Amino acid sequence: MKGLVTLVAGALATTCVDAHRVKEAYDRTFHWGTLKATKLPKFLTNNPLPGGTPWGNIDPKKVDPRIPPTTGVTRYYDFTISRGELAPDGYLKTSGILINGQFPGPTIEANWGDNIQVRVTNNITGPFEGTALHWHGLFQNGSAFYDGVPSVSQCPIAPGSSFTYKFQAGVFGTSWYHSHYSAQAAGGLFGPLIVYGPSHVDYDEDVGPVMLTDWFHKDYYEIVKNVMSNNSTLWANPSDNTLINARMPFNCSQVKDNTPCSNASYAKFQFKTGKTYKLRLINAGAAGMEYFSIDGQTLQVVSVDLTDIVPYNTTIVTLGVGQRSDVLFTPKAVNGTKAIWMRTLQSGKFCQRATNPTARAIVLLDGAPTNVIPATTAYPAPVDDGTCKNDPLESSIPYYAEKVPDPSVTVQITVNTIVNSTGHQLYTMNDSPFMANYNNPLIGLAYQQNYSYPSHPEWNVFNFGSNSSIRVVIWNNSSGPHPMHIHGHDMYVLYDGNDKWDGTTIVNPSNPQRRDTHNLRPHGWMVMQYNADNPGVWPFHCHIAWHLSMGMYVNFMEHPEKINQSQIPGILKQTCDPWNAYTADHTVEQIDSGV
Ligand SMILES: *[C@@H]1O[C@H](CO)[C@@H](O)[C@H](O)[C@H]1NC(C)=O
Ligand SMILES: *[C@@H]1O[C@H](CO)[C@@H](O)[C@H](O)[C@H]1NC(C)=O
Ligand SMILES: *[C@@H]1O[C@H](CO)[C@@H](O)[C@H](O)[C@H]1NC(C)=O
Ligand SMILES: *[C@@H]1O[C@H](CO)[C@@H](O)[C@H](O)[C@H]1NC(C)=O
Ligand SMILES: *[C@@H]1O[C@H](CO)[C@@H](O)[C@H](O)[C@H]1NC(C)=O
Ligand SMILES: *[C@@H]1O[C@H](CO)[C@@H](O)[C@H](O)[C@H]1NC(C)=O
Ligand SMILES: *[C@@H]1O[C@H](CO)[C@@H](O)[C@H](O)[C@H]1NC(C)=O
Ligand SMILES: *[C@@H]1O[C@H](CO)[C@@H](O)[C@H](O)[C@H]1NC(C)=O
Ligand SMILES: *[C@@H]1O[C@H](CO)[C@@H](O)[C@H](O)[C@H]1NC(C)=O
Ligand SMILES: *[C@@H]1O[C@H](CO)[C@@H](O)[C@H](O)[C@H]1NC(C)=O
Ligand SMILES: *[C@@H]1O[C@H](CO)[C@@H](O)[C@H](O)[C@H]1NC(C)=O
Ligand SMILES: *[C@@H]1O[C@H](CO)[C@@H](O)[C@H](O)[C@H]1NC(C)=O
Ligand SMILES: [Cu+2]
Repeated sequence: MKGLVTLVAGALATTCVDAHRVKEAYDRTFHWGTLKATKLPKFLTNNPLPGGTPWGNIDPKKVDPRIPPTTGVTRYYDFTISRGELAPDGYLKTSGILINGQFPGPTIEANWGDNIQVRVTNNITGPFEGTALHWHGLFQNGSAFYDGVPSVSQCPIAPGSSFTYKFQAGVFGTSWYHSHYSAQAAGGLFGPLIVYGPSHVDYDEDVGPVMLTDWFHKDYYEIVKNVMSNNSTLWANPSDNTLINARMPFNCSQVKDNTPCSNASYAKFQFKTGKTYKLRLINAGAAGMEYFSIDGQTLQVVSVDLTDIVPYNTTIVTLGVGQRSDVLFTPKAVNGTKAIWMRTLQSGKFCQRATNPTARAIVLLDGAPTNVIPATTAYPAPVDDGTCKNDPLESSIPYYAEKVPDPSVTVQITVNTIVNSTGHQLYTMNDSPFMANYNNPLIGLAYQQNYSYPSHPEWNVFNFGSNSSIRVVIWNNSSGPHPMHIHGHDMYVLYDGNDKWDGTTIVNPSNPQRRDTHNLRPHGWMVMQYNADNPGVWPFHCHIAWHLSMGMYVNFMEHPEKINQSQIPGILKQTCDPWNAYTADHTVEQIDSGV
């Protein structure tokens, strides 16, 4: 039972049965961050073009990363989603959700331009739940109906049924997939998604995903019930732990009941000094912002979300929920020691609620013994100034430069929290909390040329018609930070501040930062813009699971006149027929916004 030593339980004596349950649950944790982890390739070898790559000798400075090559290759995955026990940190969580028996789910890999097909079977039982998977950051260019958002691009996948998502890896870099059905992702339903593409930097080895997450011991459904209740003492739901690649020993002395708990292992990484490694950082958490660092080391940031940037050096990388960054680092010994802490800290008290906000993982250099516990010191944490801000917009210069066009329309969206007349707390965007109708996906209504729903203000649809470039000014009148994520696009982030936007000032107008998720400060302002070059109905929402549950979500209807693909009815039928049949004789307990 390597890595799982003392089995401690609060009140009762522990049994071999408990020990066995914890070990079995613990062993479902994926292999990234263990000494067994393999390195990732530079690309998957197939159809090499001149230059030996699937995309030829292109110069990533000159080629639009949104226009993929056609490789003609399809990568097939088969996912079965089931309930199961998890214990990534040694604490037995009886209500996890797994893919193919593991947590986090399998790593999806493809080359830029490949097609990806994922057959998803919903085996969630005891109780049944619908599900749907979203491929975060991928643009679904021409395939909006595979975006994975129930009530928008599909019906939920009904209990016992399957649905096959088919989409192109149209952009490249580091991303992840996750459930978009209620807050299921917080129950464990997510995994890494990596698309290999032309690299604008040199490195020796790709270490693969480094997932940074808050971790909750309670069932996600219990937390959503608390958040959505009209008892304000239940609204704060601090996370129990923080994980790096789903590992970080939980201090079992904190267990107050008889839940089985044992001391789990740290994630471990073995490196050689003098070599340069690529780490693919992903904040796949539910609520907490993360500050990532490795003691005494310099990190070179080379991408933000799926946008490669001109590399810059830093010691701490800030990632809101849903954000990613690839970083390169060339390890060096610190104070003569070759065992070093890697850390992620859930940032200041305004940006997270965490009982144990720090995760650590062990970095071993040049064959340092694997049982050594590092004694290195962390960089000082950024000052907790309450802004929950991302790293400065100025520091991320896209490697493929693009000038922001003049917008053809500008709208302002105000974010508020409200408490309604029955005492329930909700988030509004322009005064309306979102509420999904699982049985009536908006893309199907758009196909029927039905674009306005006056009797359904809760669907929060902004119809941008045939506008070519859309600017959105967002004012956060709430005291929470909100990592705002757009589907179907990346967005130019033009302004991010505590002060009201002056209506003109843009950061780096000749080449502004582009990414798919950006953190809106508490009581702050953010301005973003995107090109309407992908007809569809695209969610724009806060990525904090509980805020999303409380309705912090809008849909942007784009070029509805072009949402006329004849396959829409047939593809919708694949999820809606089984879902409508299921809901005809089962009550769906939709206790939140549904997404
Ligand atoms: C979608 O594809 C079209 C045609 O290649 C391209 O012009 C557009 O920029 C793409 N949009 C996105 C969001 O990838
Ligand atoms: C379906 O879920 C049940 C209960 O969690 C589990 O025992 C079974 O192995 C799962 N089936 C598959 C094919 O994963
Ligand atoms: C609200 O929740 C708290 C904590 O569980 C509980 O003690 C209290 O009785 C609840 N109040 C109401 C009105 O239900
Ligand atoms: C674990 O928690 C207990 C009780 O809070 C505390 O006394 C102890 O110092 C903690 N141990 C570690 C290693 O943090
Ligand atoms: C748990 O294990 C870690 C090493 O993996 C060790 O540093 C820590 O002291 C252990 N804690 C307890 C309570 O045994
Ligand atoms: C960034 O860090 C790398 C590795 O430590 C170093 O080689 C490079 O000179 C640094 N660049 C700048 C601009 O400081
Ligand atoms: C290296 O040692 C110095 C002096 O003891 C200490 O201040 C510093 O924090 C150490 N660096 C790391 C990364 O542990
Ligand atoms: C709380 O909500 C329930 C319905 O969910 C309602 O019956 C009850 O009256 C509400 N309590 C208050 C104090 O508004
Ligand atoms: C308040 O919001 C909750 C959660 O959406 C909802 O269940 C309840 O019906 C709302 N109350 C009123 C009076 O609309
Ligand atoms: C559009 O869809 C809504 C929601 O299903 C429906 O209430 C409305 O009647 C539809 N309008 C037309 C013109 O079909
Ligand atoms: C652009 O969007 C605005 C706001 O939704 C809308 O009023 C206008 O009609 C749209 N323009 C075109 C050309 O579709
Ligand atoms: C902002 O919030 C305050 C308090 O919640 C409210 O009184 C005010 O009307 C809101 N302003 C806007 C523009 O939403
Ligand atoms: Cu939020």
